[in-house]
Amino acid sequence: MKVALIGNQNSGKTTLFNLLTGHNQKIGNWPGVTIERKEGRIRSTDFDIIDLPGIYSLSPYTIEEEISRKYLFEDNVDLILNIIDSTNLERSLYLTTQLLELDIPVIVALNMSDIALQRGIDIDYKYLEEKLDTTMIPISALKKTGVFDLIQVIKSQAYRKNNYTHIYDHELEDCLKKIESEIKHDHERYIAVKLIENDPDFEEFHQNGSKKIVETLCMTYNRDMEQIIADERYRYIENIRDESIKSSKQNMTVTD
Ligand code: GDP
Ligand code: MG
Ligand code: K
Repeated sequence: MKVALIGNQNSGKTTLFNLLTGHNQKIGNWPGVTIERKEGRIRSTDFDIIDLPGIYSLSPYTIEEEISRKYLFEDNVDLILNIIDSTNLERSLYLTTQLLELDIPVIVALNMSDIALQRGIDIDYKYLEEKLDTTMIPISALKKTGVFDLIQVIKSQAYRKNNYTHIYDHELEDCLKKIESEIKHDHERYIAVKLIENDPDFEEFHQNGSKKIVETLCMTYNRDMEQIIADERYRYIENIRDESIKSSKQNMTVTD
């Protein structure tokens, strides 16, 4: 089994990787670049884990993004372990919503839960699980809490198989479904989104139908389609973030 650890910079990736693997690590570089590549074995399992470069999006604009997205797309990953900073849900979930479009199960480790607790931020992670159709586990890689639970979930493979398709407006969602039906590939949703975004790396997947659909969309919206998709993601994320966060400190000051 192959697990890919992925998250924003400073989300706690290295701290968690070290905890999960102990001294069982192989360190090198990604081919052709001086970006560190670390692999290891998760303690008391036969799961190999790779620490992918820290990124904010699966776009083709930085070397780190290129490495990570190529790896996820081509390297038969069995499970994505997405580590996120609980104190910065909006930025973190932007990447999460993209990972969920791949045909790979995702577990989200809500890291920095110790800081969230200190600040009185109470995240309804069951609500987030439902809204994103994924498995979430609060942890603190620094304080070493929740990590045992995380390993158990990874080992038991008792996580949701994401089916999530509810962030885009009706028109975009209809177009995505039509394009997906034309594409013969495991990652058809991810590819369909990339085609709508006019991502140059995915041109080869275009069919007659998908080309027409994207052309029509471009005319209808008359704006950069990548921006439209990004706006839709943020709209959805802001919504579920607001619903999922209850500030317990704030609640305590509310009296009548
Ligand atoms: P990376 O850039 O994603 O590899 O992040 P690091 O593992 O290097 O962590 C970035 C910083 O956050 C370091 O100073 C860590 O000690 C700290 N850190 C990581 N996880 C936690 C956590 O759960 N709680 C707190 N308070 N700090 C953390
Ligand atoms: Mg790191
Ligand atoms: K998926």
